[in-house]
Amino acid sequence: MSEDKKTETGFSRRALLGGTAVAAGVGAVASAGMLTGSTVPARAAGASNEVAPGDLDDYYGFWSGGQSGEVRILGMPSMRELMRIPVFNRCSATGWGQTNESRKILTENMLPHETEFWADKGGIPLNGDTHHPHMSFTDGTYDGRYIFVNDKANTRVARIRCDIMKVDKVISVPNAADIHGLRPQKYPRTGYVFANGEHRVPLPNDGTVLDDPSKYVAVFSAIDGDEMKVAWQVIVDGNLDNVDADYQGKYAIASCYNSEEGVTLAEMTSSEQDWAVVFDIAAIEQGVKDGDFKIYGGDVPVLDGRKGSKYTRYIPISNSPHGVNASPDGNYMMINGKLSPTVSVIDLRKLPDLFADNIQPRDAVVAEPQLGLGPLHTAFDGRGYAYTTLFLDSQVVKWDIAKAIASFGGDDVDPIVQKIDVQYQPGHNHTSMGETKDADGKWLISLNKFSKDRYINVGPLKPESEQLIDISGDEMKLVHDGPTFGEPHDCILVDRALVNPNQVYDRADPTFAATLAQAEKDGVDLDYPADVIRDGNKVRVYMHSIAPTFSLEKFTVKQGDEVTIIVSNMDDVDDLTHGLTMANYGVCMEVGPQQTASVTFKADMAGVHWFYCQWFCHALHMEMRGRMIVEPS
Ligand code: CUK
Ligand code: CUA
Repeated sequence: MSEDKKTETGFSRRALLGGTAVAAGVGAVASAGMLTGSTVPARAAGASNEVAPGDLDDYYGFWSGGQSGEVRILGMPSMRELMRIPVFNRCSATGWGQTNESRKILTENMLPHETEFWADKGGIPLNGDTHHPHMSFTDGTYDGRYIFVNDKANTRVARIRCDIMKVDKVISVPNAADIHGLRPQKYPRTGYVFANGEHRVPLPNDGTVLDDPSKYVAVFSAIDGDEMKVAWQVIVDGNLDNVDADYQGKYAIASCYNSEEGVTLAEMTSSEQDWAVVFDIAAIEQGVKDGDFKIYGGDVPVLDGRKGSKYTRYIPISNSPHGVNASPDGNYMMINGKLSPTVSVIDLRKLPDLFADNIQPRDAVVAEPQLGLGPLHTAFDGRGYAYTTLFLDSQVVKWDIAKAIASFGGDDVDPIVQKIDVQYQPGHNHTSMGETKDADGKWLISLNKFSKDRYINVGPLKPESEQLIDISGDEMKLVHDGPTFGEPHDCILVDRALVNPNQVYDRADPTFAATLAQAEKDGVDLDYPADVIRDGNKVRVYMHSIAPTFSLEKFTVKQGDEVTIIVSNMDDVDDLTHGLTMANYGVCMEVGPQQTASVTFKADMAGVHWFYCQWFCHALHMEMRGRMIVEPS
């Protein structure tokens, strides 16, 4: 990279765009010691990440599943994959996307035009592109209620209930296109979930405006995280990439990499300056109260936050910034340069003056350390250090925030503390509790886009490569490589004390309340049914399961009937999940302890069809089955 020409804003854009070769760096430390001791309390500095058999992890890692559309739970620091939570995808194991309960969640907040579009295509898009899983906050730290995650592919946001680790709400975001950046409000609580519509589109996008990009807009959304409903939206100049909220509940800041408002790569990268846009939450809420909006997408108030608006300020930032990260002391927002080798540090305490026009936008920037090539995201340890991924350099750089500010002020100090090679080309990184005021400075995970030679070859498609770095001491130490599938982009590491899922379902769980309401109408026993209810050509088959039996050994329907099988698992024991597979009908679902689940299909094939429990539950699990007898019509 020595031939890179410097410009006033750093390295030349062309050199950076061309420099995508994977740097073959050498891992710093393969393994720091071979401690196999107990995991509680958390490991000492320099310890390995090994969690001995039978021991438990210290942190819940919530991982985006990328293009798989899932969210995954990893135990940290072991990096053992503990669970997959289907979100925007069809899950063969659990029946997510097929059961009536999941389909209700996936469809109930679709937009009218989507419902119409999907009507003859299975009803729901069953792919997703998850990037940013984030937990709900109360008073600046995780509160263990929910995980929110975006779907860039189909412009959706989902909410996962942390008591059952299942999705309970999915909403389509109207007006915006392709939700990318997503962050919950940190203070006083979540509150809002801020969601960036990345791509610029006409508003409304109904065919009136077509190939006239000058008329497109990007839409910033504030979703009410309790109601899972869009509270308001703001249209902005440029596009919207990543976003973060402050620790005061006053501002959200988003990055823009396409201030040119171009539609081709050359157009999108032509300018040396882009910006971060600051949203003044109180001003926007006042604007909504004052009626300073237009309604689009049904009932969403949309405010105009383009340049000159009292709702926003645009802070110039060099060269296509990407990640946006608030420091845990609540004072700074880091805007990661991407095509500029810098991170721009915005002092959040200057924003009131910025909105009062007492200072110029660039006066809010109090440091701009030159860190290396391709800074994408920054994490924190709560001790005043920041850790920034360098995509092009394939490194993580640890730097001193106070020194960066001093050096910007003219002091001759070097903010860079250490650089460590990662394998290879990192995007996001994340520290334990690092996006909360309780950042504990123990672990850093680097989410690398390329794994190349780090694992045995699995064919042309390689896993992503997450690397665990011990940051508890003065020096960063690489301790573990962990492959992941799909491109996760982002994750969070949550102290396990903050997450307390249930062992079994509550019989009053809202996710299957509608199913039980129908059962009540049908007059069957809500807990211990064994009934077949015929309603025209609709047949509802109510069973319960207690290992190793279903309450019906057989049931009979007519060819062409619409059959709904409703299974209530009355085992009240942790880890005693049953399931129901209807062989050769493509039907399979999970039924957790004390859960009710149902599935509907057309009994087109006459004959005898076995249904069976597909979750190993008992020594007589193989015998846990029965027959559906379909009489020819
Ligand atoms: S993004 Cu992928 S590396 Cu979607 Cu948060 Cu930065
Ligand atoms: Cu019930 Cu296997």
